[in-house]
Amino acid sequence: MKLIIAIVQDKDASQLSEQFIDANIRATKLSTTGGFLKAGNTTYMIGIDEKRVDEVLTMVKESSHSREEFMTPPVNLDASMEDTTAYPVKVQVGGATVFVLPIEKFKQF
Ligand code: 2BA
Repeated sequence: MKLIIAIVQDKDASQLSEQFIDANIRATKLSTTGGFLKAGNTTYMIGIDEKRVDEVLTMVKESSHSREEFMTPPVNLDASMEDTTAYPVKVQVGGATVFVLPIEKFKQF
């Protein structure tokens, strides 16, 4: 058995949740926040038989889309004080970030 942790964009999450239900894949959905953009994203924890890992990865890959987001860096308060304006910068947010971990024990009481 493996634990898949998949971080996806909120915009892609509802379709992915539906696919998991249709395919009888059990998942826990967490509302999370990206450390860099400090924007909401969605993290799934999926405990799954090793034989179905690739199936899950394909689903995550196909429903996740890369998008451009804008972030405004903190205002520059350097000593010169010539230009303290912060301009938005473009950030490419990937489709999905996925970790596959071994599970030592799986129990349901
Ligand atoms: P965030 O941390 O909010 O990052 C959003 C996007 O900002 C990233 O997209 C990346 O393109 C960019 N970014 C992140 N850190 C950066 C930095 N130090 N300098 C420049 N650009 C940076 P993704 O790489 O597709 O990541 C999307 C989300 O997946 C991340 O949201 C975070 O929540 C999660 N994530 C990505 N890599 C991770 C990792 N190694 N461990 C845990 N979570 C991760």
